[in-house]
Amino acid sequence: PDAPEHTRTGMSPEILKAAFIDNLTLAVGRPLETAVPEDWYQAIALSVRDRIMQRWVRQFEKRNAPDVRQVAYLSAEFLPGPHLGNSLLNLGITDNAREALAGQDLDLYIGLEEEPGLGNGGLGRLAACYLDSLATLRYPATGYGIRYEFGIFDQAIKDGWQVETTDKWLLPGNVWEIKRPNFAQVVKIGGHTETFTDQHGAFRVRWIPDRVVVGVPYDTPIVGYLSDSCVLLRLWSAEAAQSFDFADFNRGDYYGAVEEKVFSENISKVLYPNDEQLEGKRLRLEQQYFFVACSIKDMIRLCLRRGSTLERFHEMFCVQLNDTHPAIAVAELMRQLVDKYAMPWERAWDITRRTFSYTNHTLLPEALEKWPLPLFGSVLPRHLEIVYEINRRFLDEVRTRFPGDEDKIARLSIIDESGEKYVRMANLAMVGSHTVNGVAELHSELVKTQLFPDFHDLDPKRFQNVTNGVTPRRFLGLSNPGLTRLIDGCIGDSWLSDLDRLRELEAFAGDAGFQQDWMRIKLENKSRLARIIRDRTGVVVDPTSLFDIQVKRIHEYKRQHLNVLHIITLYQRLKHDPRLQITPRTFLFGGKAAPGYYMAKLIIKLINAVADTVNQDPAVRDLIKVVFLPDYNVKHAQNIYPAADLSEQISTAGKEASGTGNMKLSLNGALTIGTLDGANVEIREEVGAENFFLFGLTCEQAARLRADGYNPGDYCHGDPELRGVIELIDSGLFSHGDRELFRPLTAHLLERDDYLLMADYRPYVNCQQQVGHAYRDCQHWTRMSILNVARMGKFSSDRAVREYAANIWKLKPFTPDP
Ligand code: 26Y
Repeated sequence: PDAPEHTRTGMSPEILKAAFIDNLTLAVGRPLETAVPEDWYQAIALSVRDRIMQRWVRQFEKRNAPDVRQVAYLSAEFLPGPHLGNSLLNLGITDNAREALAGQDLDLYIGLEEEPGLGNGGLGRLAACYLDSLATLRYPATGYGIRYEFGIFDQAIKDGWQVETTDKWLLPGNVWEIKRPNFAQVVKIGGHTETFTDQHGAFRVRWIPDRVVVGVPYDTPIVGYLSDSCVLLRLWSAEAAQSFDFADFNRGDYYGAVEEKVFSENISKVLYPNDEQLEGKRLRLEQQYFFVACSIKDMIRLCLRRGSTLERFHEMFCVQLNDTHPAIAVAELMRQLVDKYAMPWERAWDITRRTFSYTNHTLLPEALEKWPLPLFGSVLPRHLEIVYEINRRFLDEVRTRFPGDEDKIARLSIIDESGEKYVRMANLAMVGSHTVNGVAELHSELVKTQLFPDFHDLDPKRFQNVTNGVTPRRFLGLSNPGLTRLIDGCIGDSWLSDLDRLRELEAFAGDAGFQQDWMRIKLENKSRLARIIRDRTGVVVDPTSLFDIQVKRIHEYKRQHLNVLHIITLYQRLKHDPRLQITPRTFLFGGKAAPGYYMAKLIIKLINAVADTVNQDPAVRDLIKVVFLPDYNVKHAQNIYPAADLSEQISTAGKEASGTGNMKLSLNGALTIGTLDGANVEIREEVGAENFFLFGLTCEQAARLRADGYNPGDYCHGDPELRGVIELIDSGLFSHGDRELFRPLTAHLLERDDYLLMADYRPYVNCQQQVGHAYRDCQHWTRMSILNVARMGKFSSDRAVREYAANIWKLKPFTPDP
């Protein structure tokens, strides 16, 4: 009765085998006998893509039905990680593919994929997790972003320092994307505006640009987990406008015309590698506007194609702004509606306000985007006028509610006029959105009280929280197959799309046999990571030691150097007492520093310097090993999380908006040592205080300490062990006698210490001692590890996406096919 399976869509091992060979010969163009692993990767990836495409095309009608509202997730960054392994998992055909390859190593092929590093860290990875959940939960969604030719740089370590090289993810080609030149958009940049009277006698404005570029979309369909649903990742690439006829202007100037091409393509050339540190670069503003303009025009096109009028734009699309990077979308939608489609301002504003919502990801003042007014005006002259008009109307409203409070008005204004004038993108996003949300409970409170208190006074209902989540598919199902099988065997496999069911593991937390299996798998994962560490760094580490892991971008507020102070403390103790017994530990660091962030680069150098000294000092008796694993990215993260015993989440309270690595590590059975910051607070609530190593100042205590006049030197002088650690660094022991190398770092700690390391040092070191002690009780530790995993249900990105859909987007999922 069943129709025979088609080679391009069937899922059985036999059909997959036929598909791989078909693609190897007919698409890759390689005879079986001479095919190299890269060819096999291509063939398998193409076969998987076919199966995703089938789902995509099948869903097409549903997506474009007149009553379907969809979310557009606007993000300057997406960090999806390698696609092949995840897509096989989501399609449910990993085992079949393995069988189809009879004897060949599927994991080898999966490991060959270059990942699209189109983001810096947490914010871009969050966007990718949300696409996975949107697809899995069958929500109609599109992720809009930039197809950077060069993503985040590759990191190498030379002589202990970070060295950046360009990322070349597109070099081997990218089978997952499809170029759609027929949906290209033209984007204007620069120039000036003019007013005119239209044929109805209405006063209108037009924008005469001095440059146009073309945005060409590249589509990557993202398939949901065991679902017939896909979402689209649509990334825009900048090309020169062929038709902006240079022949008219530069007749005969062929070279000049080609130069113009180079200039245009610059816009999507490279991802800015800064996170949380603003650089007011013209090209970055152009990037932001470029992808936003393309995306808004694409939505308008889709809206009109579906036979709707733009009056109903907000019923067809809701737009989530992933931080302020796409906030110019507020002004762009207004421009389109008012200038191009001649809609009255009030009507256009109403639609705009109903369309947008904004997620804030940071409280750090240096990360809040603001553009110098002259720069903004020269790139986007018409948008500046529109921003002024939005602001004028908004501030008039404020004045009626708070007459005479000019200070308040100055704080609320989209234009910062306190000195040199700026456009404040967060204020634009706030004014143009119906909802704003933070990314963890604590963070969302701070958004109300610290960041936008005046907006909160104005309209408290607009503020929400959606605590971040991570996809359990990639970060447990794919990356930790051992633990996945153990859990499956215990509670069935439905937990992967219903993470709350992990709670059923609680019943096994005290079961000796289950604990044994749990420990065995952790040890296997650690042995695997130990091999990777040896191969990539030459350092030999003991898989039975406590794996103490801090992986994330390098930043002073994340306090990798506090971790280092602890390592040096242990080192110092071992030197003083040659027979001291401590729990053997492997300290593992991974993370990139922004290329221009001097202090972060010095922290990397310090980690490597301490590693060099400690790893080869016989006095340490191999009790501690320190490793900096270069080029931390999604692919490496997937090997690291499953091997972690201890997760370092030690930011200064009030600084880390949420963190998501904290969730991934705990989901893989690591215990957390952490401050009450970001989502740590909620992780601790969920797993129970007794299964979490808490230390340090709360954010209220930190604020009070600063207000009362913080003197870091006092902590240092009052604590001989801490003083010894700082002196050891300054002695040149870790720098071949160079006493100046780390001085900027130690001097900062003693004199300013913006992130309160000195105050948190003693509580941290003491807490670490408890960790070391607890690790010796294997059974108890394992029990805590099991309970951590069992109680991670809340931190699934499925839960987070459902909250966005229900509370912010008002979105309904598709009904499944019969
Ligand atoms: C303005 C520009 C310099 C900039 C570029 C990238 C500013 C910020 C960023 C990236 C920020 C980021 O990744 N933030 C992280 O977002 C995660 C997801 O919400 C949070 O978990 C994490 O705490 C936060 O630091």
